Amino acid sequence: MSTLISERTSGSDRADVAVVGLGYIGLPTAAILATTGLSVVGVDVNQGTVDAVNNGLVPFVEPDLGIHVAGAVSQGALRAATTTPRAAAYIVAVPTPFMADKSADLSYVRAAAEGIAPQLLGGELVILESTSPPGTTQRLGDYLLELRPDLSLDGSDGKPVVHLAHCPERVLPGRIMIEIVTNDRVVGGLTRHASEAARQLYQTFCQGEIHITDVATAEMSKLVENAYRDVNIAFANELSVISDTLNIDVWELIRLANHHPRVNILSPGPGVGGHCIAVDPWFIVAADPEHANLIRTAREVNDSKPGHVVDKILAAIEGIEAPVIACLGLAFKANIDDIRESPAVEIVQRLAAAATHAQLLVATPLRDRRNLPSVVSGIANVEWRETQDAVDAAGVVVLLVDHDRFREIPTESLEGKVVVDTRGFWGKKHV
Ligand code: SAJ
Repeated sequence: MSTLISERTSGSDRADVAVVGLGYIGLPTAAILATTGLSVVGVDVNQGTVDAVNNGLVPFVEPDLGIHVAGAVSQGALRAATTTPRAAAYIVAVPTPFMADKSADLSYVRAAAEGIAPQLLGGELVILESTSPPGTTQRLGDYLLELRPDLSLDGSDGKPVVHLAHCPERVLPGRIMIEIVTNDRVVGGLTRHASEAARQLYQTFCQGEIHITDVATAEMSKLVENAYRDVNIAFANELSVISDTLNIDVWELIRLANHHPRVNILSPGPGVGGHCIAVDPWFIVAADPEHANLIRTAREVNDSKPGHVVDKILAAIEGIEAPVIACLGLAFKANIDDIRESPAVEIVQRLAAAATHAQLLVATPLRDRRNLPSVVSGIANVEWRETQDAVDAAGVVVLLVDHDRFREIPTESLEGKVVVDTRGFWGKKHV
């Protein structure tokens, strides 16, 4: 346990850490901190999430998270609440989505500050983990001081200090419980003391190196990592469109090019989804629109990919009176159930609207019929089906997500059907 935390909490009823936001990052962070022996309170506005966690359950799919949450709750190290408690350290892991103009919506960060501010006594550590545009950590500090002018962020005016730092999460959905421990972390504190306190806290569970820098560089490092990946995926996606024009198998093309010792092209897909890579590069564009040309173009290339897939499917059903289309998967990537910014969802929605004479049978192996997301469940020509039922009933099979469970589909059951394989899942024969 860090000195910072043990000094503060000994003899008090304060939690060691309060994690604000129990989503895909907050809940794993709360659970892993609790397993180190710290007392942790997870805070979320959603009563259903709070109830689930207090019952040792996880309200979404993430390998190995369930066992950590169940263990931490049963040992009394983790509990959840809808209100922010007193704590020695706060970790803010709330969404930072973008608005219509692609700038960041900081209303959840503001709401987190409103929950934390009344609990502060001075001496606490507040860490912003949410992916944020440059300047957001300072904004969080400004919000806190607006609400608590009796406090300070650096102690220069003699008031009690709240130590503020940014430490972006970098874990990969589907591998969160591994990467949260093994990945290096970047920490940028507003002061040296804040950086050191944040380092101490992460050292309780992080086996990777903890790199200290200034706040703006920490904020940008996270955005740059995701923009780098976005640009590389855009290259692969652009190749797949060009390959369609040239009637080339893009998977074979990339496999061959990747034999070069200094070439490593990523995989094309139906588009780029998720709450990170499809969002974060826009924060860089917003920060310097004049110069962020490659980054903007990559976003546009990836955003245009679902439309290309829809056009391909529409061409495949041209002339068919009542086409039945199996759409396999809705998640933004394999083996998770997260549909945020998912290109698969966009494709189903656009296809259903463009082909009202078609029936779309959606298979989501990680969700059941009652759990079909509302973004598609209300569409008249869309219905949920078991995977094999959908394939058997359809003339056109569209593979949108490469879930392992789809490996159970016998390839013989695809014979005679038009297959649109957006992930290279079944290889050359079925592209
Ligand atoms: N994708 C492709 N082709 C590829 C790789 C990915 O089309 O070759 C697509 C996926 O299908 C998905 C999207 O890109 O729709 C993003 O998937 P991902 O696996 O690349 O990344 P995320 O969004 O799950 O997680 C990323 C990670 N960032 C990087 O790898 C640089 C993760 O480490 C971050 O913590 C996470 O964003 C985040 O929270 O910011």
